[in-house]
Amino acid sequence: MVPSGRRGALHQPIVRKSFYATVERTAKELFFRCKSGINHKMPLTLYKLDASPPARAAMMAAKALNIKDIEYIDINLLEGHHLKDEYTKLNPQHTVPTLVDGDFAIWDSHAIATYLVSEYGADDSLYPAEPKSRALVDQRLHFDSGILFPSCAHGGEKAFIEENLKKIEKAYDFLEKFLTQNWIAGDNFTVADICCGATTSSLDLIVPIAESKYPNITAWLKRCAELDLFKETNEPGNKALGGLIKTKVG
Ligand SMILES: N[C@@H](CCC(=O)N[C@@H](CS)C(=O)NCC(=O)O)C(=O)O
Repeated sequence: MVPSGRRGALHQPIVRKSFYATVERTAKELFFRCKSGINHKMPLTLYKLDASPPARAAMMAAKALNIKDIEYIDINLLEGHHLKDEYTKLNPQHTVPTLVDGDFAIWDSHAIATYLVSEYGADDSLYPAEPKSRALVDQRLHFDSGILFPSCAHGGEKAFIEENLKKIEKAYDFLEKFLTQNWIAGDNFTVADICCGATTSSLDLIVPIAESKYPNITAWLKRCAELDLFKETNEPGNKALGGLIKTKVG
């Protein structure tokens, strides 16, 4: 179910301490390589924040593909690291996650996940090439981007207001109807489960998903949570997010 990366097994992940030095270095390297036309493969760099559901999705995609040649760099949104010039040069939208692969920078967790499968997947199981299967996965990814993830946007209020909580429930209502099979886009686990799973497990912290009302979502989230991928990569970040939410609402 989880394919191996093509080149990942060779190296161990590196976690760098110096955020500024590394972002600056990456931006300089990108600039130099673009100018000089050098375009050889470098280790991947993923800018992330564990509490961020989209960042966790990108991390899970890399892990599902067994990509080990990847450097993880924390971007502290609360301290405004994402607004520094060094970061906005890579990603003008200043969101996490952002992936840098050689002279190529890409952001948005869905774009990152599908890119990683296309570029590094041993097969296409996580993002099927067959047009109808792919269209269904894409639909779920767009649902995550357009409905599910934005439903938790709180506009900076101290507490989650009623109107926003209703948006989350509306998103659950759709999701419940999509989940007629084991996984969100059918019988197979795909990047759609990774992205929607990261988001939904986080929304569950804000509006708990009642099994009686949403049996399909509950069963699917349980299936996701049983995977090592989710246990090791999603759960710790989701706990961190839970702490942040308590601070926000409390
Ligand atoms: N659709 C984007 C959403 C990314 C996003 O909004 N990330 C938040 C953290 S959860 C962020 O970086 N916010 C900072 C900002 O927008 O400036 C994705 O899937 O990557």
